[in-house]
Amino acid sequence: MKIMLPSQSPMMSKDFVFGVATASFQIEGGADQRLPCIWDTFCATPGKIRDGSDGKQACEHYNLWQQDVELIESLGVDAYRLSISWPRVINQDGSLNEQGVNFYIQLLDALNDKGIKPFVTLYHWDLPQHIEDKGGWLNRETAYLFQDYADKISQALGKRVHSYATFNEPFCSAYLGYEVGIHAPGLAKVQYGRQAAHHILLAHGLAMQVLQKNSPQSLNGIVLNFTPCYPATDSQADIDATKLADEYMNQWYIKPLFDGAYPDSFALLGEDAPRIETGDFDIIRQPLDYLGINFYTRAVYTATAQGSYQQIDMADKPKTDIGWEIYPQAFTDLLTSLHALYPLPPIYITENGAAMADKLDADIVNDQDRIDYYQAHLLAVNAAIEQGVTVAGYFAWSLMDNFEWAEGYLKRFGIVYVDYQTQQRTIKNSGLAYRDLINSRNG
Ligand code: GCO
Repeated sequence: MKIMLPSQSPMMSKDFVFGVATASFQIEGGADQRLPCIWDTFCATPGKIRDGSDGKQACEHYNLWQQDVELIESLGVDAYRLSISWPRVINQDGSLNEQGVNFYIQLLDALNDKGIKPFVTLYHWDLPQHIEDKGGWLNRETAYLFQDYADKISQALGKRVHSYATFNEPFCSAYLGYEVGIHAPGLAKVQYGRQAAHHILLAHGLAMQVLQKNSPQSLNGIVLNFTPCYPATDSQADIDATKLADEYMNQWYIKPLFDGAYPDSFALLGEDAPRIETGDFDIIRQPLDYLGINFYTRAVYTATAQGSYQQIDMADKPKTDIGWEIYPQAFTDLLTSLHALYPLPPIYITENGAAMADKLDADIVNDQDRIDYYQAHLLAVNAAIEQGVTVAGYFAWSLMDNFEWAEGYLKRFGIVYVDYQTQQRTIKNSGLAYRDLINSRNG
């Protein structure tokens, strides 16, 4: 029933930041009050979303935000991680949309009034469709449009933001969106994926420059996701293949930030290599106030006859409702290995959580499986801290059930249950356990 950490753990000090996280497209709805984005278009394309749903209503947070702030407060968290919808705050001509900006100003003011620190992500995948129509992340110009958006919105929000993230998970936008096509905008070509990644990293560097100028008092950084890679056997072929996979899926997005270069396997890309201009890595490699890390699961690889890698299904292993293996040791391994590889700033775990097959029964969701997941993963973070990694905060994904991208509303990640018919929110037992953990911290 409970989530517990050793009482001497730094995570049990009040300085450690506990929060909950969401993203604009996944919860807001209010789609008629903003410009269309690539996820609106993707949802309208038959066969792309498993339940044929879209983000037009979602959790109706655009209208229900006041009660949602009260819900967040009732969980006792120190911080709330949200994202700003670019198509809500910037008009097609590049000017600020006052109505959209006011929505976020009211929300941020309400959070600050309650002492809840706002962690604001500028890009959680909802690219304005009119920008995609001009090539989206394949067009270098988009990086400069993003810088302009970051500049305008950070000036408009003033001192209301505790922390900015430029991007959430460049891997997902670039690889899932432009390389394999299972996310918006649904393009599928290796060169596209690598080019989109490069332009997103460039946009990150450009935006960091304006954030440090406009909002020097906030913690400014980026959020990356990692799926640590393990070899299926200890054969040299599997070990080599796994290293390639790790470079391609994980290191690709972090190495440029700290080392100003892509991994060595860049040389294997040939004609699929992205176009890079002189000076790009100097822009990308900006000092970071923090690094956000999202972790859910690991991946196990075997070598193929062609010298490449193939992920294998861990059929006999415990999994969440979305089919991801539950393997908390990978969380500790990830944090300690990144710490060994790069000169990391303080780390915030910006997402961690589990989709489970929840049942609402007499106003109770008894999600012991999710409680077990959080318990094991918080201990895994604590183990990394004990091994010398600086972790300053942890955010549960997610505050509430929401639109889970290509899975539509079929997968529930919330620590709060949402009835999409009535928009009734019910705190799950995991939410109560998370609240109790936070409240049990030392003075
Ligand atoms: C992510 C995503 C979330 C997903 C979650 C579960 O940043 O990966 O931000 O939007 O809902 O990861 O897949």
